[in-house]
Amino acid sequence: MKFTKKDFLWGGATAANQIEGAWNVDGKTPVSTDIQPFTEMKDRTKVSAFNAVTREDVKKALSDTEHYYPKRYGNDHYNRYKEDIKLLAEAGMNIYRMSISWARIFPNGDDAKPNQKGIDFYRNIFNECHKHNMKIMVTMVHFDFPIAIGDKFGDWTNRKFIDLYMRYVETLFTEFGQDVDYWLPFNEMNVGLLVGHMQSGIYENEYKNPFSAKFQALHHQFVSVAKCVELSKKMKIKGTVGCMIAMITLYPYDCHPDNILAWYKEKQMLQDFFFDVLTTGEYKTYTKDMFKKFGASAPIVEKGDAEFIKNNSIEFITFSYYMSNVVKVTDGAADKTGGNLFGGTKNPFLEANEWGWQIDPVGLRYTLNNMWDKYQLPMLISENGLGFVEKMKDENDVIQDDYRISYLNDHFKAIQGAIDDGVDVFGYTMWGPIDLVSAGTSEFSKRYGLVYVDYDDYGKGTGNRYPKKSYKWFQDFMKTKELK
Ligand code: BGP
Repeated sequence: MKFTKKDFLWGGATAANQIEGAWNVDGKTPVSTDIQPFTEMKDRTKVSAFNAVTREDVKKALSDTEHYYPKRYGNDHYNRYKEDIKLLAEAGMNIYRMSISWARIFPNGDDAKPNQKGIDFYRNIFNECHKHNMKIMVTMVHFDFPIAIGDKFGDWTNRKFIDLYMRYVETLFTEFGQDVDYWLPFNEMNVGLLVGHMQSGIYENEYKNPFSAKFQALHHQFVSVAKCVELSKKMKIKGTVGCMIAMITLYPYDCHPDNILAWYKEKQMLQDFFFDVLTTGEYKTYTKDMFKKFGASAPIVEKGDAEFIKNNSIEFITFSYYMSNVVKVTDGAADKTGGNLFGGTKNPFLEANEWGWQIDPVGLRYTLNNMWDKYQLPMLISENGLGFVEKMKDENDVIQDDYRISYLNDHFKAIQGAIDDGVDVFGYTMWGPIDLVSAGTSEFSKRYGLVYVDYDDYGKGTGNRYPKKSYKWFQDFMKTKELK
């Protein structure tokens, strides 16, 4: 079959904290992900770098000389960005999603002036993209909360963060407003429910109920998203502002009413809540139950917030989609499986990778339909891909990643299916087109790339880039748009 949609955007997605390296170079200060060490793992479904951290943990990690912290070094993109962008362009990609590190622009949060070296670095990247005729999507915060900002101003439960963040946003809009086509204020906002520190700077042990803190932080981020929309219009920048969640596509385990009810409630919490607030400004009735579930208090919403969010609603929707999960609350044995946020019950109809992420292309078509019916906003799938352990034998070896080719093929078919259903999907950026450090486990061995990078979990290797079989497959697909 052929992928028929014209002007569709095809690209790759990365995040500063997983690729750049240069964690303390040219003025950049440490961020929350720089303190996540690599841990040897036997069962990959059970490891998570997303643990709650304390102030003490941060201090220790910053002076630790024993462990290796992969996100400090990424895949050396800071020094290799020209080669990387050329590889993406030569694969046929016409959009690049990347993130800017707040700590590279305002290393101390309240610096009198932005850090010129940081601005220059991103300007160079944008120039490369323009040279190759690639559009640009920028995530302004992708899991990398600046430690120095936290030390001075606390965390996102403090409403003052909206102003701090907007100063950063205004700087980016001023510097890059004519370069960037799409802006995402935050990566996967719903991850904020799972981990407090990584994106919101929350030390969970310092709160009586960490969930109350996380909901409060999220509320301030919702207001910030609306402020980004407002500012983008005021400043007449070229790009539009959307937002993103990690799509946890859920199914009830069976037609037992208890499973249906539990599935529905979990879906409200993990998916609906975020785009419902961002598009209407409202905390719908179900949120009461959601706060209750965590014993959390509802966030303090200032007068006018709801109206403001509604009037400055996001212009497009993006989400990451890797897998689907199953909800089961009834008694009886069922295997568990892993997942990027919360794991779930195993779906007997699906296969999974080594991390227990269940492969489900049809779920993508279902999800696109569901999101379109609910919000009627144009959509881009901002992450998708298959993590796999791969090892090149020698310099001339080409990784034969047929499993990745078939994963991509099937997901592209699902997108075409949704388009045929009438859904407005305008683009797709695959996760980690050049191997990078895993967000969830901090390992390098979980490779998503069309291009292999010669680093191991401890950063040993040349860092050289080698196209895999899937690189050629993608190149051909971009020319023919043929799918199997
Ligand atoms: C998303 C994140 C990315 C990313 C991806 C894959 O949740 O936005 O940063 O890495 O998932 O996850 P992982 O790296 O854990 O395989």
